[in-house]
Formats: sequence, structure tokens, C-alpha cells
Amino acid sequence: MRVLLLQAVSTIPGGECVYPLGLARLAAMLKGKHELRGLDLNLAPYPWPAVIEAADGFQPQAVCISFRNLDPLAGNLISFVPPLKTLATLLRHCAPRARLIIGGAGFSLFARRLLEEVPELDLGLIGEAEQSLPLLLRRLDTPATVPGVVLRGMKGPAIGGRCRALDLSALSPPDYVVFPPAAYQARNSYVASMGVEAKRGCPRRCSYCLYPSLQGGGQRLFPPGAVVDELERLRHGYNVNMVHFTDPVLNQPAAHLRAICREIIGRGLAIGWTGFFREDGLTSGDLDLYRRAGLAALYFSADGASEPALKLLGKGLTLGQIERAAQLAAASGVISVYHFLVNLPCETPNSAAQTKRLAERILEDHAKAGNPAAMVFNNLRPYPGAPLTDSLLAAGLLDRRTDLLYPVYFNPPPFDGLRHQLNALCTKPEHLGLVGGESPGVVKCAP
Ligand code: B12
Repeated sequence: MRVLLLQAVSTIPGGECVYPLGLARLAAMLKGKHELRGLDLNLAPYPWPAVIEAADGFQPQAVCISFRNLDPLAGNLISFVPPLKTLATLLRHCAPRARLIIGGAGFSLFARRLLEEVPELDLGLIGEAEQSLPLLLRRLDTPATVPGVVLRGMKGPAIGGRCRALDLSALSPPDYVVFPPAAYQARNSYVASMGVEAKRGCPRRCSYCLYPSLQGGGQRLFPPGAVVDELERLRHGYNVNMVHFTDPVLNQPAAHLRAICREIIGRGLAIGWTGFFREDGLTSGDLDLYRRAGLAALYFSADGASEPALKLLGKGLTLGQIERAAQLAAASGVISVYHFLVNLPCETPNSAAQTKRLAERILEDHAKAGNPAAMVFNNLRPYPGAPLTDSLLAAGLLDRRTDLLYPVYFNPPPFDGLRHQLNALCTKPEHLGLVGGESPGVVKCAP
């Protein structure tokens, strides 16, 4: 079968571009059995003519659309659902006989709703699709028998998570032929465009986060040797020198990341990498090992920046642990980026003061070390099914009529300006290490 793998619009024009790792994983499972073609609308200068060209030139029998992002977050109010509708309408017109199949994280979060919203789509698959998509392509006449399939009008929860978590040892490494990595190199100024998986799933139950429903509630680890094989393949086969580990939390379990680092060092592999780290359990010894293995930037996402916020979000972290991790990160010399959510429903003058104090301490520790910190403050984007969203609805703090498919942020007065006040803190010259000490020269937050 001729199968077009299509990455839907997932970034704003000129925005950071991420390699379509999900589709590369699916391509690896489909190659040899189907004729494959790839199209990433985020690379095409004019996406719609590129869709028409692919439909006319390739005449796909199935189009597999990866709908990764619903919206760009970070306070943006635009939605990627309208371009998805345009895409589906265009495909229906140019490839009338092709089956339009949708999947990806954005789809899995709103599966049934998106099928209603975009009637041109035929069906969708929630969750990891390495096994279900090949099966679906064999059973297009009896799709209801495929695990994870979502058909229009089907009853059941809109949120994913009902799929059995895959056995990772049954997966083939990503295919880099359909989407050549070269097209993604050197495009971004902030994020490493190539992603590598060291694990899937998250055992934490943070009240605002749906990662466990997307990838499962336990951690499934790729063997360290296989992870480093992948890094090696990217480095030597595709000249990739920087990757981002896509794990929800990279440094837990700690022994797994340590084993990966030792393997990188043992093989003498020179590749930079970034990832999201938990603050608890971070040690200077581990940071030193990570740095020697190529760690280029530490991303933290404690999200809560006051004791009440950490408790409300269910982070299982204390302010002390966050400060301690920040001191270690500052001293390590590694670029560090801290993400926080502010003006949560527990915000009071006291919690806002705690947040400001924490931010100042982190900035000061970093400035003193000559390693300026980058801090990102956002507001909560509630998702249906998250326990925190349910409690906001129950308390009447979120109107039940609010359509959560489109970007909505919880940011009521009187702390609705807090995010901006805190963001301004980070650009003070002394916090950038530009006055009162040795200038670090370059002020840049990520590779
Ligand atoms: C790692 C990650 C990042 C990294 C990516 C680094 C890199 N170079 O790859 C960074 C930190 C840079 C990042 C940035 C962003 N991200 Co992000 N990211 C993730 C994360 C944690 C994992 C994604 C991943 O690569 N998984 C591994 C691959 C293999 O899985 P996958 O893509 O999901 O594909 C599988 C399935 O979805 C399915 N599938 C995929 N496509 C298709 C297609 C079909 C037809 C089918 C049947 C199945 C299918 O099968 C695949 C194989 O199993 C997810 C959350 C999560 N746990 O999923 C958020 C997530 C996808 N990101 C999200 C968002 C919003 C963003 C940003 C907009 C945030 C921002 N403001 O910067 C940007 C956008 C970047 C971009 N241009 O796309 C949201 C999307 C939902 C939403 N609200 O829109 C998520 C779900 C997190 C969240 N907040 O809930 N992200």
C-alpha cells in the first residue's frame, strides 16, 4: 500500500522545529511492507501546495497524520486544530480515496472530540502505534478489532491510556530515511531538533500532567547499549551532534542514565545532549558524569515555585530540593533552564513572595557561578481528565463551558501579572551576570 506519513503543523512560523520521531518510529515498523513517503508541513515553506503535490504525485492509499501539538503553549492563544482541519479538507479533495488516519500526542489527548471536529478524518489510533498501525493497515475493513482504534461516534473516554504499553524490545530503531535528519539540522536556536528515547512512561502522578496517560504509568527503559547505539548511528551516520532525550524525566532511575553515560564515555562518542531532569536525588557526582558524557543543557520543570504550588501540583518536591539542585547546576557550568507555573489556584501574597525569593536565589547562584540561568514562567493550561482540572471545575474556578480543546490558561486576578513580573526579574543585568562580576560573554540559554 502507498502510505503517506504526514507531520501536521505543530509550530508557529519561524518557531523551533522538532524531528518527527513518532513517524520515524512508525516508518521503521512499516518499511518493506508498504511504499512510504514523508511530508513534514513544518519544513515546507508553503504547506498547502506541498500537500497537493504529495497527493497528486504519490497517490497515497492511506495518509497517516501525526498530530503532535494542539497549541504552542507558553501563553500563546493560537491553536493547531484549524490547520488540521484545512489539511484534512485538502486531502479529502486531492486524495479522495485515501484513508485518513490520525494519531500522535495531540490526537490522543482529545481523540473522540477531534474526530467529531474534523469529519474528513476516517479514524484514529491513540497512544503508541508501532504495533497497532501496521495491524490497522492490514485490517482497514474491520478497524474496530484493532487495539486503540477510535472511530467517529464510538463511546468511551476522550483521553488515551487504554492501550497496552508496548514491550520496547519489540521495536525497531527509528527509520531516518523517510524524514532525513539533515533537513532539521541547524534550524533551531534553542532546542535540539533530533530526539532520542531512553525510556517511555512516567510513574509520577502530578495533578496537572497527562504524561502517564500518553505513555503509560510505569517506566519502560530502553537498554543503555541500545540508546547509545542510536546516538552513535545519529552521530556517525547522520552527522548529528546534539540531541534531546524525550523522556518525561531523564535522570530517574539514576542508574539507567549513569549506565548510558558510562557507555557514551566508554565508546568515546562525542555528542551533546539535553533532557528534563528531576531535582531530587541530583548529585554533583552525577552532574560531573553527565557533563563528561556530553550533557549540554539541563532543563528543570519543577513547575511549582512555592510550597503550596508544589503540594497542589503533586510534585513530591520541596523548595529546598529545588534550591539545592540549582546550586549544583550553577556550579556544574552547564546551561540550566528552569520552568515554573505561577498563579495557580493556591496563589496568595505569601506564595508569590516565596516564588520571587526562589527565582532570585536561583538567578543569584547562577550569576555568581558565571553561568546565568534561564527561567521560564507560565500559567497552567488545563487538560480534561487531569485531577487538577477536575478540582478547578468542582470549585467553580473554571467554567464548565470552557472548551479545553483550544488554549486556555488559568490566570485570574489579582496575580495575573505575576508571570510577567517574574520574567522581568530574569533580564536584570546582575542576574545575567553582566554587572558586578566577570561577564560570561555570551548570554544564551540553550544550545
Ligand atoms: C520530548 C518532548 C518535547 C521536546 C522535543 C525534543 C525533540 N527534539 O524531540 C521539547 C522539549 C523540545 C518539546 C517541545 C515542545 N512540546 Co513537547 N513533548 C515532548 C514529550 C515529552 C515526548 C514527545 C516524544 O518525542 N515522544 C516519543 C515519540 C516516539 O512519541 P510520539 O511522538 O508521541 O509518537 C508516538 C505516538 O504518539 C504515535 N503516533 C505519532 N504520530 C502518529 C501518527 C499516526 C497516524 C498514528 C496512528 C500514531 C502516531 O505513535 C508514535 C510511536 O509510538 C511529549 C509528551 C509525551 N509524553 O508524549 C511532549 C508534548 C508532545 N509536547 C507538547 C508541546 C505543547 C510542546 C511545545 C509546543 C512546548 C513549547 N511551548 O515549547 C514544543 C513544540 C515543539 C515542536 N516544534 O513540535 C505537548 C503537546 C500537547 C499540546 N498541549 O499541544 C506534549 C504532549 C506535552 C504536554 N504539554 O502535554 N517537547
